[in-house]
Amino acid sequence: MDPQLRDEHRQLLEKNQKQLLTYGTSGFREESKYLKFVGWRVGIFIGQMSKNTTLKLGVMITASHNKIIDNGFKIVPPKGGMLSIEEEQNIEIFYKSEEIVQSETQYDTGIVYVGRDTRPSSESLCQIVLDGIKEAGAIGINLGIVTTPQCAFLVYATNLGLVNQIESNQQFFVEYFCNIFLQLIKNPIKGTLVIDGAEGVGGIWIKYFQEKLANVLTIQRINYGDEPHLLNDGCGSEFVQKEKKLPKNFVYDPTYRYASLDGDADRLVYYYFEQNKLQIIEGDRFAILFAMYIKQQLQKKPDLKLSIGIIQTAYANSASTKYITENLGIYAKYAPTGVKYLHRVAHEFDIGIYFEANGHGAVIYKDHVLSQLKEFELFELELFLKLSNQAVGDAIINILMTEFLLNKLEITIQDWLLIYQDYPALSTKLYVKNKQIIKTNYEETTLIEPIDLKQKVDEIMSKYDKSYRTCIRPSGTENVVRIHSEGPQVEIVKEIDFRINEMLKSYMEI
Ligand code: 16G
Ligand code: MG
Repeated sequence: MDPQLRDEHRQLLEKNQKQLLTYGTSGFREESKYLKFVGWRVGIFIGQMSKNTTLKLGVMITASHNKIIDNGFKIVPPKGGMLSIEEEQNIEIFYKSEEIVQSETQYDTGIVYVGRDTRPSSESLCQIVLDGIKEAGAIGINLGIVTTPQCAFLVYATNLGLVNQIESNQQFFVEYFCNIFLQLIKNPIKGTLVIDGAEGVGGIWIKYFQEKLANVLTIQRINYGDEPHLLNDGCGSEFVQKEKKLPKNFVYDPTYRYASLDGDADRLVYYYFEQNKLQIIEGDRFAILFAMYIKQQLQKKPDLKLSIGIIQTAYANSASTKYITENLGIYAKYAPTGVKYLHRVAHEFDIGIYFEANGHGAVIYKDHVLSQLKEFELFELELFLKLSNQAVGDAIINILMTEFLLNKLEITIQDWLLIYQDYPALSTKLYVKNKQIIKTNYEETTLIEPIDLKQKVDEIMSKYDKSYRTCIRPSGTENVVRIHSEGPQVEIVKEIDFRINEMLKSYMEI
């Protein structure tokens, strides 16, 4: 093995106090200077994996909304989506071993597509992953700078035979979705949509959609990637949603709608600015908008029985869950934080709609659904579902779906916010050294360990009625414990948050 790679690996081990990286909620992610060895191992692993299937696989190099100095690897299976739990464990075991394992493979070679975001470290990491793939005797194809959902979609589309020769045809992504959108839109959509591209890859690709859709949708781009060193800096969905601030280069017009993507374009929030107040549309409301339409369409054909489910996390505002179950009559289920968990649960339904409050989300459906919709002559719904990126949640495609629906249902962005009223909620974080001692139930709604900590939380919450809740969970991406509290009165929510934080400060290692 290259001694430099081995050295960097040792530094990584030291940095993480001998604990190895885990294939976490969004793949391997670290400061980019420690990632060369990991990239090489990922390349070998996926190269070998590709030699056991006739289908293509993918790797995306990105650290999404994280700092520009970070980077990461997400593996794309043949149908998009996520690795199975077993595959995740296998890659962790494989990455830990320093030697090349030439396991038995079924075929002489395989094909892996490698995409990357605009980070300065992405190009060299891409080369390292390609080297690893070659080392395993497979063929790596460099897709260049693409969004995470675009990379996943290109893998998915080639495997389904929707497109050949993807290597010279990244534009297929734009053409495929624009064609469906143009079939759905009968008249030009009113108003202007301003899209903040987080100075990342999404901002770059939005340009092609802007051009192709110019006759039906007016898009104005800001933070579109001409200052790549400012990636996610004062812009993008993480900044807008977490800081509750307007992105840089914001252009005010009361008639405009605004959307922000994250650094790899798989997260989306909408917002508007009125009476000096920023009003943000988070993930829950996308799920509700999409579900309202799907339900309305299916109600036209009572004989067509398709199960619909909405998957949320413990961070979803309870008012949204109440609206889903009581007003829409749709089944709502919780999954742990992280797209991979929501995606898996969404597959339990014929049509599964999943969204995290932070704007990751998608509508996914089972193979038989489209032909059934055709049979029942629900052609518009069929097109709408075809418009959803089945490979993985996609901010750009979710914008198209949203624009179609706001226009079709004649809902303004202001009306969208009025569909139901959120309960006051507060999310805070506390930096700790021992977040791993905290264990929650599967849905992450209740703390279960340590027992004495649970008792302290229960004691605090016993002072309030049942309409108040608080969830405490260890972050998967930072050394923090996240606290999310919610209930009918904002002052009481603040009080709960304060008391939980104070209690945790004395209980945890700070
Ligand atoms: C990652 C996840 C995101 C999740 C977040 C939680 C993906 C692609 N990304 O960014 O879904 O909301 O982690 O972070 O799955 P936390 O564990 O620090 O709260
Ligand atoms: Mg992302």
